[in-house]
Amino acid sequence: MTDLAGDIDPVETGEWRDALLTLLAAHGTARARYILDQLEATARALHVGWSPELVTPYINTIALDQQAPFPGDLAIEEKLASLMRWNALAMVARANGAYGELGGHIASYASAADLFEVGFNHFFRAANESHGGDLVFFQPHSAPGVYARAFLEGRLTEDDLSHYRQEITAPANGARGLTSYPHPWLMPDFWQFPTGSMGIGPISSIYHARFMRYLTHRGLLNCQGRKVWGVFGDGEMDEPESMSALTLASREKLDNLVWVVNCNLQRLDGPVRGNGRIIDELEKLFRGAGWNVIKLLWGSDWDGLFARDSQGALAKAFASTVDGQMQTFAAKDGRFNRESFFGQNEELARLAKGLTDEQIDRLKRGGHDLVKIHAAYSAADQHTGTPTVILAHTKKGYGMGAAGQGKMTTHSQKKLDQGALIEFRNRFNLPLSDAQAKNLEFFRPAEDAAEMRYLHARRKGLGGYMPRRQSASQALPVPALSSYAAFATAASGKEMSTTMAFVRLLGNLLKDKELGPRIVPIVADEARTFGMANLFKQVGIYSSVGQRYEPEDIGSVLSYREALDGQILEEGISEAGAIASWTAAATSYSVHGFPMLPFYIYYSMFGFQRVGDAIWAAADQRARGFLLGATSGRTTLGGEGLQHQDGTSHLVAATIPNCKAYDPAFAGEMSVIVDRGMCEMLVEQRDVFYYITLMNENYAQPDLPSEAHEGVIRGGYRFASYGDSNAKRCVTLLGSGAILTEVIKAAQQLAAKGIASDVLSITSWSELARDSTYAQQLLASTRGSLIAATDYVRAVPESLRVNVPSGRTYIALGTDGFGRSDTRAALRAYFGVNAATIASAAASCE
Ligand SMILES: Cc1ncc(C[n+]2csc(CCOP(=O)(O)OP(=O)(O)O)c2C)c(N)n1
Repeated sequence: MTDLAGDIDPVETGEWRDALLTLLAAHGTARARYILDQLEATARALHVGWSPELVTPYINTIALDQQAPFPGDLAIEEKLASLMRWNALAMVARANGAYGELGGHIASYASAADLFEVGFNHFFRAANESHGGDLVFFQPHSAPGVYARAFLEGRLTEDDLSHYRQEITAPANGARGLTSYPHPWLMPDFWQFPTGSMGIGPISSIYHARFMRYLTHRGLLNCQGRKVWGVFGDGEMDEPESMSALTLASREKLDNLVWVVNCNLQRLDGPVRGNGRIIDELEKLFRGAGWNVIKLLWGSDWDGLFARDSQGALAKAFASTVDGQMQTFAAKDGRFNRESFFGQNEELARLAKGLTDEQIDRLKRGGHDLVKIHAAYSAADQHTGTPTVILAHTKKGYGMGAAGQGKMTTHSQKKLDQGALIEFRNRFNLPLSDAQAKNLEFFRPAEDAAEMRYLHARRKGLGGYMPRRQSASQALPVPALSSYAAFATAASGKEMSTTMAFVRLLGNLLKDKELGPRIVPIVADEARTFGMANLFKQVGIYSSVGQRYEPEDIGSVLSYREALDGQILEEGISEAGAIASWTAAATSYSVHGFPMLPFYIYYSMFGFQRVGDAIWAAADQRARGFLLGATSGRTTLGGEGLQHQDGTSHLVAATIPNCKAYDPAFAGEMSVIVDRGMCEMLVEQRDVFYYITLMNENYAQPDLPSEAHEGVIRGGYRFASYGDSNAKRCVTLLGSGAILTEVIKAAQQLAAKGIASDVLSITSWSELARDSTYAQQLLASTRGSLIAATDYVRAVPESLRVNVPSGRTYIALGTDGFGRSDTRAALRAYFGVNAATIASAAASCE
């Protein structure tokens, strides 16, 4: 009613307000907060139906008198920021002047430059002997700014800058090509975190921060005092992945995590929330999720205006200005803003009276004011108990004047005309002649210039230059295969599924004194599905608070045990989270110089299909670890039906150059693959990761002779021959995974009909496709027509066709189409990958 009617008793309202002011003056903020809490509790108890708004006024969270003093040389830092801006702009504009197709961005870094610079000059700590270093996630399309800084630092040359986005032609010209976005795969000594696919950087930063806690809590590596910083876009917050782990970050009290969301209010096509306010929306969201929110909205020039604004006219005006309008203000000059913004009412007009149009034009948003940015970072740095997000208000294309500032099209602006270049030069007082500006010449001050000495000194104080990625790491010994997998390599026909075998193998590896502690088992609420419950007790589930309850099953040997030093990462139903967690562990060798070995086991359908882009990013980040696609195959997982039955993961896995994908049929094969993977990753230090599919079908597991090991690794080997070797007709049957059992049955059926066969166990279609020499050698020794069958779509075995000896028939059977729920037998008959179909395909061949 009050809302509708307004203030029905202003005198009474004033009394309440005065009471609060008196309380504040007499007892301070802590006491005021206490009283407000009490009032709220009382109101709640009486069902008044009120709770405080999650949104605060559109002003800086940090009041002027709470601001940390700026410890740097402002003039020099501004000069440096201007140089970074110029060189970044020149890099993109030059590349596009020469080859219009190369693309690149100017406007995003123009808005983020000051946010980056304050980090570089005061906060981002590099790794060295005495400090593990901070992790910094850079907004991807602001990469030119990071290169511009590395150029001033002497880490990149002018030639390198001239080869931005020309990675292939650069070496021929004696330069290093600079990648479009942060790509560790292509610049392995530079970029640490691939952020180019938006949304993956934010979630990844959360799980990296949590993984640092895990390392600390398990007593493996002390990561205290290290932070994870991430600069992301406000448009990027639209990505579901960006937001999906916010509550994990606060639940885990990740005060080692600071996000800076660059709220330039624009994305690629236009405003992020033209008809609303993205900063309000994000404030609500983050506050609701339990984060510390710092709004960094207005620069120091506004302090005086706010101080004179006793009526709160500014806050009121902002409250009724939507972002689309704010963008228009950004795009227009001081005169327009005097009329349109300050001209809205008398109070505002009075505030602007003492300002010239030029001064109004130069009023900075908070994210462009080094002093305010520093104050926000400093508060975030010191904050404890929750993660912090800084919502930094900036202008897209800041300083690009009429050519781009706040323009709808600014995101895609790659060139500036000569007039705009001169304007930019003047705007940022760049020491460039007209000709130098028009020619887009890069500028680096002399090494002994004050700003250069300052730049180097600041980085020295923070431990060195960054970003910098380390490739080398200590090697870890891998135990002998026989010590943990004899049960699988010499299974003597014992029945088990490959999933069961894997879990047993993992349990054994976890017991290894040296390697065991480095293993990180990861699950997404499916451990029981895979028969891993025994590990709960054996190694415990990681919990940053230990176990605060008595588990219902405490008496059981499989009891649900959570512990501070628990080893399993139980990520709940979040494949996006689990894969981010896996990536953090799989890159620990580089990020922390401390190798860990993650095994993430999941429903195979919810891997490459669900979080394929995150796996691609992990590959770019040179992840080393194992992905286990369990309950795999379209017909082996019977009753679960269409959405669970995976027939494609091997197709996608094959497209990732550093992913080695295997579909072993037998426990012995699986163990040899795990062994080889561990040796490659931990001993030989190769940047590969393994994808292994596992099945839940029980069948007899044969011994694996040692002479077959090499074939298992290379993608296939001759498993056995059936029938009379002198038979007139012979064929070759190939199969992988559980379908190999159907192939073997088919061979037996054919033998009964007088057709002999060689059976090849194909452990990896994709490894064979990559190594045609071996594939041809393997097939050359076989006879007759070849029939291949898998539990995956036909395109998987089709990849072998190019290596089939000429003149031989090759038939590929697979499981194309949508899955169904039914029994294995019914499904295999339906898709045509059962023994009968294989045998009849073979029999029908000439
Ligand atoms: C997953 C994904 N989708 C789309 C893009 C293409 N893209 C690159 S930048 C961009 C706009 C980014 O806007 P914002 O996050 O607000 O950052 P700004 O450039 O405004 O600072 C888009 C859509 C991408 N890189 N990744």
